[in-house]
Amino acid sequence: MAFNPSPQLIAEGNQRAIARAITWVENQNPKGLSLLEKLHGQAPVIGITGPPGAGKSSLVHALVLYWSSLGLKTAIVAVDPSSPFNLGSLLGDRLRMPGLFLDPKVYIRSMSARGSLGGLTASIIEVCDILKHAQFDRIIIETVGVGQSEIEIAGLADTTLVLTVPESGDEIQTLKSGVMEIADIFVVNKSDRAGSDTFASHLQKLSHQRSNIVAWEIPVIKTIATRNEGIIDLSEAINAHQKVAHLQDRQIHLMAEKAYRLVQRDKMKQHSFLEIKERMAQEINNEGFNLYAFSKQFC
Ligand SMILES: Nc1nc2c(ncn2[C@@H]2O[C@H](COP(=O)(O)OP(=O)(O)OP(=O)(O)O)[C@@H](O)[C@H]2O)c(=O)[nH]1
Ligand SMILES: [Mg+2]
Repeated sequence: MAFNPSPQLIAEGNQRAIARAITWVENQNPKGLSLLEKLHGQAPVIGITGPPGAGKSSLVHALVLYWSSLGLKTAIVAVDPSSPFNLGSLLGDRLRMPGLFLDPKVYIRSMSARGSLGGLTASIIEVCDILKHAQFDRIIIETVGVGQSEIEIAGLADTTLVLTVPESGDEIQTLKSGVMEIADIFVVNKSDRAGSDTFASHLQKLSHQRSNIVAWEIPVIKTIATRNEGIIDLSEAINAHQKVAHLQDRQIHLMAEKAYRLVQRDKMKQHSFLEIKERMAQEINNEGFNLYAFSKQFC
């Protein structure tokens, strides 16, 4: 008989059940959707994006080891939106994150674009919900680059970290456009390099300007991932942002955004985002609210 990843097994943290459920949703197996409708669970989803080589994996490694030392379980979803085969980057991560692959409190899964980006984005939403049901305390989505697709993926997190390095000085114009809107926390990694103070204070000014529009001043955290420096500050900034992330308006917006991606992926009838958001506002507080059951009504 085929192995059935029941909600019970997933909730117990059964690795085989988690892996099978993720494969179902990645392949858009209809069994995946009926499973998703039975799942519950809450955990902050933290998106990390930034240019290639900025130190995203190194930072994730340091952060997750710190959380692990506090007894927290973390799942990491490493996403490469550009490549159908990200074996190279996964192998690299195995070398860069040796401690994590052996830690029983840590789960790592990599995902890549098999078809459309829309499909990948929707699959990531589903994978995160499986991991929430599996009782992880934190979920990290790491995406490479700062292109439009990464912005879309990282923007689906409850808290989005935009990683920069002091040399990104020239790219500050770029930061002003797309990334500024999704960043909840700026990280200046490789702060052991020259110019990090100037760069960090420049970012701080930008974020101060934005705080007039949004009720959260983006903190700028300096880190040296390879030396575990700034990690506790970063963890505290994430915790502080989580309190803001639960504000009702923001939550409605994010959940409506997710439902929209799911509806869009399934190429069902045309519905506007606004219509979905209005319905989300009406239903989000209903007892037993479930994102997948909610989305089904638009299909
Ligand atoms: N000097 C210095 N080097 C760092 C720091 N953090 C990471 N590195 C180095 O930068 C290089 C890239 O680090 P990764 O963690 O692989 O960066 P990434 O952003 O995950 O890279 P991709 O996944 O390929 O985009 C590695 O050689 C790290 O050792 C830091 O704070 N200071
Ligand atoms: Mg990486």
